[in-house]
Amino acid sequence: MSAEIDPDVPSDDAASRALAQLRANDLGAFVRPAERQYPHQWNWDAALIALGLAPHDPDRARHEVRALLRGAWADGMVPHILYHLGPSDYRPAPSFWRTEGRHPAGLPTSGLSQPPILASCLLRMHDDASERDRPAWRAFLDETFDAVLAWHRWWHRDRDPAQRGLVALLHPWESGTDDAPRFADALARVEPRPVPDFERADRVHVAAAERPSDDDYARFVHLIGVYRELAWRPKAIFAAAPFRVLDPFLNAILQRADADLARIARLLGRPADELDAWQDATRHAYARLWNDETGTFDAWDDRAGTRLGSSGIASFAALWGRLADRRQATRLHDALDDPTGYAPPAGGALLATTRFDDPAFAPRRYWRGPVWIVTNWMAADGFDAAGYPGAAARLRRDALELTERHGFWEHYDPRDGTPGGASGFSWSAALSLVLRRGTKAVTA
Ligand code: 9WN
Repeated sequence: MSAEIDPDVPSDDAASRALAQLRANDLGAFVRPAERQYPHQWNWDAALIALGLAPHDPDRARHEVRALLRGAWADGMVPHILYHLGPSDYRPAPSFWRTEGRHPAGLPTSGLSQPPILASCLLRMHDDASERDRPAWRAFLDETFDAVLAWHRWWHRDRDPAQRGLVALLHPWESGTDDAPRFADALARVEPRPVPDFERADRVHVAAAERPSDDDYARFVHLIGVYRELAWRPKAIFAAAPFRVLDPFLNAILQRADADLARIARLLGRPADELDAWQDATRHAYARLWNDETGTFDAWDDRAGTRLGSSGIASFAALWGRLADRRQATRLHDALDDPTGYAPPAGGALLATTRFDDPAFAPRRYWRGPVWIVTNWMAADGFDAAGYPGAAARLRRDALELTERHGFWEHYDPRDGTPGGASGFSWSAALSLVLRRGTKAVTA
């Protein structure tokens, strides 16, 4: 269906196409992230899908969030994949994780988590609701509050046990940006053992050149092998993790989510002190990720005790998290206009995941170069807040043009906008609805 999209159709038609895509991906129990490639529920996809659906079908949006929170573990962790409908052709299969005894009865899940963007989406769903819908959203904030808070506590307790102010990723999948170049050096230090009961199946519906390399995948799978042997016990896996990274992307999303959950707490008349304290600690620690030489917020390899390069899109997340000061925001803004940085050639689009002059830049390979609608949306929000409405408008315009011209793909080549990855990709559809709402509000 995506090939039928005409860039000249009025935007209301484009919105109908986005809703039709989300309906086509709706399996009842949840909305799958893509028509073929991802047949289960994914964590941050679910939050973004709900945000897109909220004004059109609030009940369906709330159903999506309830389905996600049903997967929460007893310790508060909300997993990254929920296998509501049992096994499929996706790998890892549910049994591969060996999370029995940890996942809720009858709902197999992965053992990892993903960017906690849910609280930020929930607050927006409430704030953007019509007068008529708002009471139901307020009640829903109340219904979900404890589970979301428990999940944030899990991050701050089990992924920052020494209380340093930054939580650690134990697997690149937890960042949502799996094969991003900033993880390359930390992954290179992981020595993968072959895992006998695993076979890749992610290159059936998507070209191999647009998926992570075999080298990366061997490590992704090896890490799961290490953690499942430790029965996913938080202290044990944190201590043994061959990959442990303090990531500016994940921590900025958590910071914003803590701030948004604090706003929800106040709205509901609940205490917010714990949420405020987390934000203070993160703000302090996050400042140390800044690299003044490169003008980036860099990831930190917590195993080797070294700074990781190739920050790419992760730096812009600092704007979403309100973690960049005026000068840092200006440096990030300058990179948008720099042709060796992110300025696209004529006919291309903002915002590549990696700088054009980064040796790791690969314009069609997954999180190594392509434009993703979610990161344009986050960066646009951040540039607006930092006082750069022009940059924000360009990011939104490019994202909308890509989805209108090519349909809802997983990602797009920053040099000419050609689509790649999974087709019929839900969050590209959902966020096109969100971006169009934002655009309308600004131009109204
Ligand atoms: C592994 C579903 C997910 C997204 C991630 C994206 C990709 C999975 C995969 O797809 O990851 O979790 O199989 O590649 O990187 O951000 O949530 O859309």
